Order: sequence, then C-alpha cells, then structure tokens
Amino acid sequence: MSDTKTHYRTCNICEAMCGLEIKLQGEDILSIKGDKDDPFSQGHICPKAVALQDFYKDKDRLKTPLRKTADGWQEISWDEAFEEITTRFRDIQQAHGKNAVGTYLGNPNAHNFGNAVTFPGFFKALGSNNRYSSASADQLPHHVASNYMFGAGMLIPIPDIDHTDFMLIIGANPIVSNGSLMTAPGVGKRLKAIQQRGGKVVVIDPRRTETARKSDEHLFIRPETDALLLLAMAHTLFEEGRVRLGHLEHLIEGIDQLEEAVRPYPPERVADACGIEAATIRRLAREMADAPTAVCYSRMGASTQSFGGLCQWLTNVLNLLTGNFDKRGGAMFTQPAFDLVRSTKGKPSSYGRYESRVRKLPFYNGEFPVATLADEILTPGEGQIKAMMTIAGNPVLSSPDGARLGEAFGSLEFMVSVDIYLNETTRYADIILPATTGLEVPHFDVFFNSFAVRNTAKFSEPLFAKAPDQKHDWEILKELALRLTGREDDGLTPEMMLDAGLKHGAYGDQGMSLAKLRENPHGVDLGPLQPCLEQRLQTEDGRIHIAPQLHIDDLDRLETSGILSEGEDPTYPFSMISRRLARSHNTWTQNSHRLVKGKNPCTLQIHSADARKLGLEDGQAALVSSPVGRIELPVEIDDDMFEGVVSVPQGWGHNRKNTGMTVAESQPGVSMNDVTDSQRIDALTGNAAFNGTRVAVQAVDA
Ligand SMILES: Nc1nc2c(c(=O)[nH]1)N[C@H]1C(S)=C(S)[C@@H](COP(=O)(O)OP(=O)(O)OC[C@H]3O[C@@H](n4cnc5c(=O)[nH]c(N)nc54)[C@H](O)[C@@H]3O)O[C@H]1N2
Ligand SMILES: Nc1nc2c(c(=O)[nH]1)N[C@H]1C(S)=C(S)[C@@H](COP(=O)(O)OP(=O)(O)OC[C@H]3O[C@@H](n4cnc5c(=O)[nH]c(N)nc54)[C@H](O)[C@@H]3O)O[C@H]1N2
Ligand code: SF4
Ligand SMILES: [Mo]
Repeated sequence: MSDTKTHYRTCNICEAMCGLEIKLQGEDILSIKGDKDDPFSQGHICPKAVALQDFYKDKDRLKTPLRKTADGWQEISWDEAFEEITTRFRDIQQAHGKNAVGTYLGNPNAHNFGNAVTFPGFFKALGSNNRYSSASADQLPHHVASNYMFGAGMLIPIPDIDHTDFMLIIGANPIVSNGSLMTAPGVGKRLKAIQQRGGKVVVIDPRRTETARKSDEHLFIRPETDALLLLAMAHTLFEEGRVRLGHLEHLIEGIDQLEEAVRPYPPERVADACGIEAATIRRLAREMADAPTAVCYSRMGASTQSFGGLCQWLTNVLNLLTGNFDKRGGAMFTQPAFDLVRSTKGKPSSYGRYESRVRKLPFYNGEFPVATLADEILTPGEGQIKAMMTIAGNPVLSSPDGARLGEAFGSLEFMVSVDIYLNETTRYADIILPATTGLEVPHFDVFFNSFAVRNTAKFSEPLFAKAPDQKHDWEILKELALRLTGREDDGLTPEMMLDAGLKHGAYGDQGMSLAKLRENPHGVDLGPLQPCLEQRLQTEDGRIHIAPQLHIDDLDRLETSGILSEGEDPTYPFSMISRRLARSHNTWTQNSHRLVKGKNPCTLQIHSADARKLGLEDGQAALVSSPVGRIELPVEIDDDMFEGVVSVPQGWGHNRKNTGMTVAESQPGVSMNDVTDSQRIDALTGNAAFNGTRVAVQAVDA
C-alpha cells in the first residue's frame, strides 16, 4: 500500500514508556504494535496501547468547552470560557483570599511534559497554596523518605532489576501494573531474567498475585504490617552482625540511632502480627545480606496504607544496610537527560512549610493530602476553599470517601475541570475545558525517565494534528495564567523549555537536544544506571540520613496503633485491599470497547473458607460495607487471597448519573472508594491509607 505511513511514539498511558509502532493509511490506523527498535522497551506493549486509537476516536470525548446551565450543558467558545473563569477566580480570591481557589491534579499530568513545564507558571499566577493531587493517594511516602534521607523528594531510588540477584517485592504487582517508580517495560521478561541468571524473586502480598505466581517464593502478609516485617529484617541484620554499608559508609549519618530504633523488633515479636514465621523473616534478611546483589522494592501496597511513610523509609534502610544502595544490582539513581532534581542546597525545604487548615496535615511535595480536600471545602471559616479546578483527575472515584468529595464539589461556588470526558468528577464543574490527549500530543517523559531502570531519552511528535478549535492542556493552563496576571505571552513553548533542559542537562555536552531526539524517533540509549549518589545527594551536610527524626518518631504511632496485638473486629471482620486490572488504567480507560468487553471484572475476591462461613457462592452479589459507605459487587471465590482479606479493583464505579461515557456506563462496576475512609491516612505523610480498610461482607439478600 503506497500511502501507508509508520509513526513511532511512546505510549502515554502507564509508567512503562513502551515504544509503539503505528501503521496508518491516511487517517486510519492499521495497527499499533511494539517498536522493536525502541532501545528501552524493545517491542514490549500491553493491550492498553492498542486502545489509544479508541480514545482518539471516542465520540464521547469532549471537543468544545461546556458550561453548566439550568437546561443542561451548553457549548461555549474558548474566549467566553476563559473570560468567565478568570473573572470568577479573581472575584473569589478577592473576597476570600488567594487560597480560596484549590487545584487537584490527576495522574495523566505525569505523562504530559507540556503540563509539567507549564505548571510552575500557572501555580504562580494562581497564587494559592491549596494544591492537591493524586500523589497523596499514591507515592507520597516515597517522596517524603527521599526528602528527609537524601535531601530531595524527587531523588527516588530505583531497583536495578536488570542486574540484581535477589529481588524482594513488597506490595507491588508489576506483571499487571507494568511497574511503578520502576519504569521497566517488559517487566515480566526482566523478572524472568533474574531467575535465569540464578537469582531469586520473592513477593510479599496478601494476595497471591500474577507477579507472585511467577516468583520463586510468595509470602502472604497481613495488610499494613509491612513496617513490622521491615523493622524485624533490619533488627536481624544488626543482631546477627550482617550490616555491610559498603562504599557509602563514610556518607551515612545516624546508624546508631537506627540500631537503637530497630532493637525492639525481633522477628519473634512481629511474626504473628504479620502472619509470617520468625524463622522466615530471619531467612529473608540473611538471603538479602548474602546475595551478591539484592534489592528490596516496595510500592503501592506498602505506600497507600497507615504506615506507608515507615515502609518507604525502611525499604531504603534495608538496601543501605545490606550494602545494596547506589550499587549495580541494588537500589540506584537515574541520571535523566531532563533532570527534575534541582539543587536544593541552601534553600529552605518546602516540606512541612504549612499545615492544612482543618486537620493540620503537612504540606509535602508542594501540596496538601487529598484525603483532606473535602474537609477544606466543607468546613466553614477563614481559608475555606470556595472554588476548585481539577486538571486530568477524577478524585470522586480515586480518593478515599470519594462520594463525600463529590458532595463537596457540589457545594462549591465555582468549579472548573480540564478533562477529556464528562465524568463522575467533571460533572460537578461549572465549566469543562476539553484538552487534547494521547495521539494528538507530543510526548516526552520528564517524570518516568527519572524513575526508569535504564537511562534513555525519546521524543515523539503528535500523530494527529489537533482540530483548529482544540487546545492542549498546556495551552489552557498558560492562557489562564496570562489572563490571571495580565502578562504578555513570552512565546515559550514546552518544546523550547524541553530543549533548554536537555541542552543544560547531564548529556548536554554530548550534544543532547530536542533536535537530536527528533533525529532518533526510536529513542536514544544513555546506558545502564551508574553509581552517582555522592554527586546527586542534596542534603545540607552532603550525607545520607539513615534515621530521620521524623521517621524515628513515627515508630511510637506504630507501637501504640494496636497493630502488634490486634484482635478480631466483630463488626468489620475483613480487611479490604485494592487491585489493578490488566485491561484498565485507573478510572478513565473504561470507555474502550476493546478493553472492557466480556465478563464484569469488578469483583470481590475472597478466600473459599471465608466465603463458606458467609454462605457466599461464586458469582453471587455481595454487600461490602464500612462506616463510610457500601458497595455491591459479584463474589469471586479465590484461594489466592489471604484469609480475612478481600480484594476489589480500583478505578471503577461509572454507575453514577449524568456522566457521558457510554461504554463505561454499560459495564460500570462499583467504586471501592465509596467504602474507603478519608480519615484513614498514613499520619506521617498524609497519604491515603486505602489498604487495610476494615469492612463487613454479606450476601446482598441476607
Ligand atoms: N482505593 C484505591 N484508590 C486509588 C488507588 C488504589 O490503588 N486504590 N490508586 C491511586 C492511584 S495510584 C492513583 S495515580 C489515583 C489516580 O487518580 P486520578 O488521577 O484522580 O484518576 P485518573 O483515573 O487517573 O483520572 C484521570 C482523569 O484525567 C482525564 N484525562 C485522561 N487523559 C487526559 C488528558 O490527556 N488531558 C486531560 N486534561 N485529562 C485527561 C480522565 O478523563 C480522568 O478524568 O487513584 C488513586 N486511588
Ligand atoms: N493495568 C494497569 N496498570 C497500571 C494502573 C492501572 O490502573 N492498571 N495504574 C498505574 C498506577 S497509577 C500506579 S501508581 C501503578 C501501581 O503499581 P503497583 O505498585 O504494582 O500497584 P498494584 O498493582 O496496585 O499492586 C499493589 C499490590 O499491593 C498489594 N497489597 C495491598 N495491601 C497490601 C499491604 O498492606 N501489604 C503488602 N505487602 N501488599 C499489599 C495488593 O494485593 C497488590 O498486589 O500501576 C500503574 N499501572
Ligand atoms: S505497559 Fe503501559 S506504557 Fe506499555 S503499552 Fe501498556 S499502557 Fe502503554
Ligand atoms: Mo498511581
């Protein structure tokens, strides 16, 4: 076929950064396949990439700004929309102060470099500290640990999966999620390669996951007890004289305080609470210490829980104590071509600068925890949020007690959403601004290159031109910033800012630039991760703080939480955890027929022994309730669940009224966040504690 074209790009959906090869005839997509010449992903993709064409063509996708009126949604011009938003935001800020306008950023922002480079200017123009994002429903504990241990929240250690001999995976399911804070396309192959070179993979999870099934050893753990396990492993290393700090010894500060802090946690003390035998905990610690190289990697399951801050600190601690930090095969640091880690030396840290008004929660990573957003909107008084802007986020489905957040949005004086759909969150907006997405957007990963298991760089041109009336997210943000400040446009585009960042980055002197990336549409390989922490450390004293006071102090909360002695809760006997599904991404991909066809995947997984006690049969509808709310969903009896624990997919719940996602509404599932509690947080970081939510389960007709 003569007019067949091939386009290369990076998939923007999840963190894996897979290279795509898209064949087209005219405007018609013939195929979407993995790009074998992408130096990083080498041809790997998952089913979601093929659905990029569905999102592009989706008839439900918004293309014109909408205004809510008494007679329903009305299409308006961009100019009208911008004018009304500017006026309303200005008036509200004049009457109630700058912080009266809040913002919420969702996950797709992290996959859009235009947004990343435009946000600083936008936030300056808006001038509000009331910033929230999905980060506090996700990875905030990682940033807090990095800030206090290494001096920069973005300096996150990444498991060197391609060279390790022993990988301990805690609360992550990369076979399904494709990896998180570990950008590793084709992670299945990479895990298998560990085994093929004689290494070992161990998974710690209350569910025998898809990843666990491929590992050498899986250990069930009681939800939220991971900090105890990690403390006991660290205890074992000290007690048995196995601590080896290696090449970082001269940089590590606080080792005595650490030894003191872990002393009260012998494995024998935590074994019952965790559900893992003391001898097994000791063996794990020894295996990690004895392996030529080893890495402990803990993620969502160990982050979105009541002790997420402790877990992420202790994960770094184990990697440091076994001499596996900043070392090939251990936990390493990237040297990305566009570097987000700026020198913070000598500058006051923004961490902990403010406290939230209602619940006094900390301001970390430039924002307050989303678990308290509804409180800030609903609680009257000075500093109350009166208007909101959500940008590529669906917090009504994604935050704890999302239903209450929806009510809070409904009570606002004014709300704006920048989104591609009319959905559970954007339906509360007074104005929705439609952005371009996916195949219409140029792509460069500023965030995920910082979290990748190999240094590479790649820029993708948009495949399809945007329609004359469409706007990119960044154009919307920039226009609002200009109107709010009355400034002239400086003419800077995200591409120019990216180019400047590349030229001034670590590879600038080797000719790195946007032009170079344009010449290499498959991407440029910059090599495996290298030891570099000594140069990249940002702490004031240039040292690694292995025992930050903030984290040490949080051990008191762990001690008094009752987790070590917890008995049965007769009212809410089950512990609910989340899971991800291979064919959906958070809340927004369910409008692709290709992805959601077939049986309803939004099921309650429960062990057969538990189901028997409750008289529940496979496929029967179950009612899951907590003090916050209730959901009904089909039972899936599954002996891959730990007894006493039930699992529900996150990101579902398109069963609300007045949204505009046809396919999603035909197979809506339910939102587990109608049951989760916004008061349940990791008090150290403010991150939402989804996992371990106490629930009751019964047959619907009971
Ligand atoms: N119970 C429970 N809750 C969870 C989790 C869990 O494991 N369990 N996981 C948490 C995690 S890790 C995350 S990251 C959050 C996600 O939480 P959110 O980020 O709030 O949710 P998303 O579904 O990613 O929302 C993306 C929104 O952006 C829109 N969108 C998609 N592409 C674009 C685009 O290109 N431009 C614009 N402007 N909009 C776009 C979509 O329509 C959708 O409204 O959920 C969290 N919530
Ligand atoms: N297909 C698909 N891929 C995705 C996404 C998606 O929605 N769908 N979302 C993307 C996003 S935004 C993110 S942040 C990443 C997340 O990627 P991952 O971190 O891999 O997250 P999950 O797949 O949710 O796996 C978390 C695991 O923790 C376990 N768990 C729950 N509670 C506990 C606990 O208390 N202790 C322990 N040890 N384990 C526990 C769960 O059973 C689950 O297996 O995935 C990304 N990739
Ligand atoms: S694994 Fe993630 S990046 Fe790769 S194709 Fe699937 S959704 Fe896209
Ligand atoms: Mo996430």
